[in-house]
Amino acid sequence: MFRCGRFSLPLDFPLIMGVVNITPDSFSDGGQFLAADAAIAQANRLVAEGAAILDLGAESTRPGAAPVSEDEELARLLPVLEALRDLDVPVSIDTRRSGVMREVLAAGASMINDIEALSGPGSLEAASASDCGVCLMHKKGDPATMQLDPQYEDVVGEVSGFLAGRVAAARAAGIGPDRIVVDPGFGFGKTAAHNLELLRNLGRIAGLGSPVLAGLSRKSTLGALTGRPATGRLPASIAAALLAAQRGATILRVHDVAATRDALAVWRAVEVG
Ligand code: HH2
Repeated sequence: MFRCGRFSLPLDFPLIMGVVNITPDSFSDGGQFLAADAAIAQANRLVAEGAAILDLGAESTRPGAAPVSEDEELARLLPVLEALRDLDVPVSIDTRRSGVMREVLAAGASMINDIEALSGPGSLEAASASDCGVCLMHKKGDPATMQLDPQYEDVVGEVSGFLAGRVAAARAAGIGPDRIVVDPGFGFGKTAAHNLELLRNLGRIAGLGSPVLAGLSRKSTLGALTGRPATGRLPASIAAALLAAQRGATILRVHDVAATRDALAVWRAVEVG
């Protein structure tokens, strides 16, 4: 079970986390859901399509993205969260600021998805002061520069070691193991070769003992493999989601929930019967 706020989610079969980017500049859907009513409609649509978790983000972290102020991040998030907080699925907030974490947790968010793995000032404390679930993600460098020339001697070893350390830090701060998921952070300071190496070896990350969240949806590695822009990467995203599920990912972070759900239904029929 994964515990986040008032929810306990079974992890015996991969769950779909539906992404809603309340931003003007996200890499695949920037501007589509910046208006609160558009974001709320999209979130409700993703739940109807089968999302078990919603992930709201108000700051793009695409390579080269400019940071937004804390006030702006909250101004984008709070009206949408307010409209979604009573749904039957947990609302996760994709943020790296402890001030935002505290506000959204007070406003009904059930999970914090932090691309900085709660390493920012006050973040561990903000998360441990509530009963929220947390996603601890690996990244190397900052979005502004992380894709310039990422280098690793052993990408799987480095990412696993980092995540093990952040799980230990979260545990030490009082966050129970059933509230923690980890994520190798596809595309965050990684070349296509690094991302593929991580996907190939996702089982090693799952071997750390925490549930694994995988976010490959529409990412540039899939563009490099197929030659397609972000809007044409649905088939590649489905393949990547299934490969991640096969290697032990239990939460799949995707933009295209209905298509991912269909693919998982076929996978389930074969694997589970
Ligand atoms: N990827 C993105 C953002 N947040 N969080 C986790 N845990 N894992 C990921 O792989 C991940 C993430 C990037 O995707 P998206 O939100 O669509 O784009 P942008 O950052 O441009 O808003």
